[in-house]
Amino acid sequence: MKTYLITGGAGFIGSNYIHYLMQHYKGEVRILNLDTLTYCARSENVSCYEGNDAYRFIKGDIRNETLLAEIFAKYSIDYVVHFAAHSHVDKSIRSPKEFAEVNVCGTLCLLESAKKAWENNYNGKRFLYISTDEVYGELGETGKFTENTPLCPRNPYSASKAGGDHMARAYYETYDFPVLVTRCSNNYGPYQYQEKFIPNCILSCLTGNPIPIYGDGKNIRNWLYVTDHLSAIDKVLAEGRTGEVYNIGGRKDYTNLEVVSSITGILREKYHLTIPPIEFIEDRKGHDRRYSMDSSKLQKELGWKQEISFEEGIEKTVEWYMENKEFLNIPK
Ligand code: NAD
Ligand code: TDX
Repeated sequence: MKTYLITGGAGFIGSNYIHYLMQHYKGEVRILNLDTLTYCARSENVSCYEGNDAYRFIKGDIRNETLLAEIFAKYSIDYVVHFAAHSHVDKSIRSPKEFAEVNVCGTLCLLESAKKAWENNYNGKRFLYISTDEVYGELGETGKFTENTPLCPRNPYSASKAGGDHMARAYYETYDFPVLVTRCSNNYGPYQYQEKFIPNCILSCLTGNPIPIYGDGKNIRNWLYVTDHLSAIDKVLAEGRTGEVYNIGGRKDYTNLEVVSSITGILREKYHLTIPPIEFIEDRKGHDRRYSMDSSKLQKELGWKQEISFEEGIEKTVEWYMENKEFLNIPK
């Protein structure tokens, strides 16, 4: 039986991770979900586990050191999987300070609390920091990010995630604290809040509003269906080498216009929706042009592979939102 402290487990990736663990390790895991429930979180995402002895929701902030000390004292925690963060680039451009406070200082509080609680007896303990490909900055027309690419974040969100990433690795180097870091590309799938590109595009199509595209729509992202991210996390937590960083990404990259075209194609053909026009709007400040991931370390060392192609994943995602329109605040 392993006890997981999952931070941010009411958000998009965190709630999918809790479902993943409950499905794959039923009876073998105990989950503590620490989440402060910001605007993009939904406790309903995981409320089906309320009353289950293997699950406990704790409403609280990762910066609350007293609460963290209580949690570590009360439960014998084996793994910390740290998702909690402010996660939206556009919001970080408007309010950078809260991103630094949560993503850097919050990560530091969590690292320090875990270090104190585990009292230098790190046997069997692991702390996984969920980082992002955005910490590398942007690519030119060729090449991919590897784990050795220098960090060069270009907006307050990615700078704050890079701060947390540096802090986590510093704890490994300085204190031998058992840290692992994963840097994943853009995720998509169920439970993603509507401020992000893919749900926002589906929402526009459902409400008939123009689909907003920043700049020329030719920015390139690497998209990974969320369960492929989770299976990678699972492998890294179980078998990854502490102190190491693992990139996680899909096989192919897509322009934003290609993503819109896939979504609208499904909505038109399968759901007979009339698709609103694309509206090219003012570009995001400091908009990274291209991301692309080299995940060969994870594949070779830990045998991970992407199971869900973009074509399959985007269809599943559109289907999920069509069946769960209330998640977008649209009545069924
Ligand atoms: P999200 O915004 O959907 O979820 C974040 C969760 O963290 C929310 O439930 C929120 O309430 C919680 N939270 C925020 N501040 C908190 C605090 N101070 N204390 C406790 N909880 C707090 O984000 P997401 O897309 O699920 O991303 C999760 C993690 O994965 C983030 O660290 C993000 O940087 C990283 N990541 C995301 C992607 C992606 O494409 N979404 C890709 C790579 C990495
Ligand atoms: O309305 C939009 N129109 C648009 O053209 C929105 C919301 C986005 N975009 C563009 C900006 C990006 O090029 O689409 C692309 C994807 O945008 P986001 O969904 O905001 O994601 P991104 O900025 O790439 O960051 C995401 O991936 C890495 C997550 O939000 C981060 O949390 C993660 O670390």
